[in-house]
Amino acid sequence: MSPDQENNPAKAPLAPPPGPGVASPPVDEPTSPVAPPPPKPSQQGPAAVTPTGAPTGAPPEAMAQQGEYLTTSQGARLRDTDHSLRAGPRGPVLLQDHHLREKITHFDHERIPERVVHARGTGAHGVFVANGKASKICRAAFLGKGVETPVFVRFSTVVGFRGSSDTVRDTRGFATKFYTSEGNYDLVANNIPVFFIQDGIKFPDIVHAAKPHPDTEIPQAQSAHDTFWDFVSLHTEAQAHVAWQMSDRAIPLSFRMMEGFGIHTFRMINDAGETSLVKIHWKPHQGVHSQVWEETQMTAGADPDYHRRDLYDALDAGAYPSWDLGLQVMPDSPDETFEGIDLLDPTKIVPEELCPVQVVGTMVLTHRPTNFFAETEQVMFNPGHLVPGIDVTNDPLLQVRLFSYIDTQLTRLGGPNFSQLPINRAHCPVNDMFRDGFHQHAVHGGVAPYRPNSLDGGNPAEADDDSGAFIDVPTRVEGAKVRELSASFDDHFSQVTLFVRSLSPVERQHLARGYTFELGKCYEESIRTRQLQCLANIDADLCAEVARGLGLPVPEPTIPPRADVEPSPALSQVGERWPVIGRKVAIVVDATSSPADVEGIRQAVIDAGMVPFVTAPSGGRLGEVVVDRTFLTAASVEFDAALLVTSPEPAPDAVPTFDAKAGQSTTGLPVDPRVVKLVAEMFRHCKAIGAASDAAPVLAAAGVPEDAPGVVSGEPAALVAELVELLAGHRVWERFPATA
Ligand code: HDE
Repeated sequence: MSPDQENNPAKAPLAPPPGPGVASPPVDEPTSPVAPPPPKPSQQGPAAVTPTGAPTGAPPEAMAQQGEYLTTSQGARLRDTDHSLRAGPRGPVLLQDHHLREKITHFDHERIPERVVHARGTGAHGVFVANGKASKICRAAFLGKGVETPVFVRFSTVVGFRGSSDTVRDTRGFATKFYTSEGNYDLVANNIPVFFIQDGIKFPDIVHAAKPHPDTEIPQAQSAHDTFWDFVSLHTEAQAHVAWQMSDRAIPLSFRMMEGFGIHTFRMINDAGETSLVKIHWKPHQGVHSQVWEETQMTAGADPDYHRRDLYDALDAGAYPSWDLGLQVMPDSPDETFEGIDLLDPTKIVPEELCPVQVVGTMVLTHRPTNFFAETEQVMFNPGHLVPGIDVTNDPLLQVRLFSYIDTQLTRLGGPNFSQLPINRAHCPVNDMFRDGFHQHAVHGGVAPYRPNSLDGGNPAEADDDSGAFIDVPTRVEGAKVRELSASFDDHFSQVTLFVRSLSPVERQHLARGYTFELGKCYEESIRTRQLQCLANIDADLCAEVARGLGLPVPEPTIPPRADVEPSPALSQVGERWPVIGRKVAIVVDATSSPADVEGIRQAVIDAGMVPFVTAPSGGRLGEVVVDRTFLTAASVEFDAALLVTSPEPAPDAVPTFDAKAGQSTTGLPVDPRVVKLVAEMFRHCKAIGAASDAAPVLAAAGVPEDAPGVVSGEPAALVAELVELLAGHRVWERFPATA
């Protein structure tokens, strides 16, 4: 009997079964079981209640796994889950093995359909704190001064399957569930402020066009293919979104560094019943940053989970990402326009210069989900999850979304009771009189789930203004029943011109390359030519550059050029200075490096709010410093900047045993080619490089001039300060144009 069994009689071996055959020796548990961790408070919904408000007695944590012993789903303790019940050790498996059948049946059904769009997502919990400035125009309780509201955010790509890569060129979803005291409010936003289509009836068309080809299921998570460009070049209202998608916005560096846009105009109502038309924004405190195109492709290979990992690394490092929630507030005029812009057209923005974004609160993400499936996969968002004070408008895209999001869950989450899943449960009392259906978790009391009733004491009561009822604004509706949009939706190009002209030269260069790359992947020349025709209507220079790259003639515009379009500087990502919190710095060391210097630099990087990654020829420790990456596992695309703490001569306190066999480099060469590659790539991608000691041989081997912009050298402490300066501008833009 093993010591474990002695201490735990429940694990004592059984007597051998009667009959022929030898019982297998009992297998010890690899680890001693302990009680499972309880769900976090943020995971627990309110206790289920009866229609009259009485608790059912089931605590929220009853949903989680409990107890020390392995059991069946019915709670019977099991003595062996490693062997099926067989007619002798060499015989067939018995149909009566109820544990085997239950285990395999559950496994067979573990996968649920992935989302038809936004399948690949990453979630995080956090909190939103309002500053109260919205209360003038919106009576929602969660926007009241100082009110703290728990949130769950799911970031996503749109087109790729659930297992696709994070860093593809695509729009990103940015959906936030606010668990407010007045019910859940979902802000189901994107990182691009305009959409492909103006009327939701066309959503299946754009999605079919963007998804892989039906015959080959190629390409995965890409818009660089014929069906996508066929649709968007024929369907010119898509051109606004396409321009954003070909820009750096569609290749974000991190979820933490994306803006979010509610796209549609919403109607907000204050305590006095006054209404405003509002566009909703998320503004990241980390800045708005993108990868360069070559980085996205390298990352997709080196780390397909790059964005997911980046978010979780930052949360684990305590570099909590945060965003301001901002509103553009416009008068609720009868024609629902502002400065000539139709506020119901989801392919149009309101430039921030015309209507500034006013900050009404801040969201901080603080921790990752405990369980991916239970939370990130089972969460469901719906633009119709509104709270009193926020109402919809007649935007024809939004109106269709109001139908689609509940409908899709019936298949994806297998029935109508998805609101009872822990991640979806409201954190305020719910008394909806909904009953039964697949996967009903609540044990409802009472006999009268209808209104009016006398048998359940007339409960539940209907609310009014004083008791916080939802407000449907009585907007006027009139007109003939038609299948058409108003004429103001017909301008498909002027705002695309505005976007292109608002970009800095380097961003325009990236934009032209984005178009040229994607159209270069189209087989049909007629599609490329048709898209060039659209570009001719947007911007002559952009069209000429893309045409040159494709080797096709430059078409004449079919509409008069718009000389009057004013750029909106707020649309450019370049030029601003940003805090460097959470930026990632590779500290490259080898056997020559001084452990004291390395520790000093590491600490200085942390003190500046950045995340250090000590990168060394092999794993283990350099003195007391733990190695985070080896030259084998590190990839340049992981880092925003590099600090080289290597030199031709060993430092006086260099650790002779650290990688001593190979000297400075595990390859046996004086300068490790993997470091050379890392430095060369970071230089090409216009990242800051600091040399804390005489790293001249590495820089020379990487082809990096020591006096190039963004390449700095000196004492460790001063170097970190210089890196902070360089990273505040994100990249060393002077080094562009580059091949990346
Ligand atoms: Fe969505 N969208 N959408 N969408 N959308 C979905 O809902 C749909 C649109 C957005 O992390 C689906 O539960 C239609 C605009 C995000 O779970 C689906 C139309 C915007 C997410 C759906 C739109 C979005 C979705 C897929 C046009 C930006 C991910 C699974 C009428 C404002 C939410 C699901 C998450 C998800 C339909 C247009 C953002 C099928 C019909 C515009 C962030 O219901």
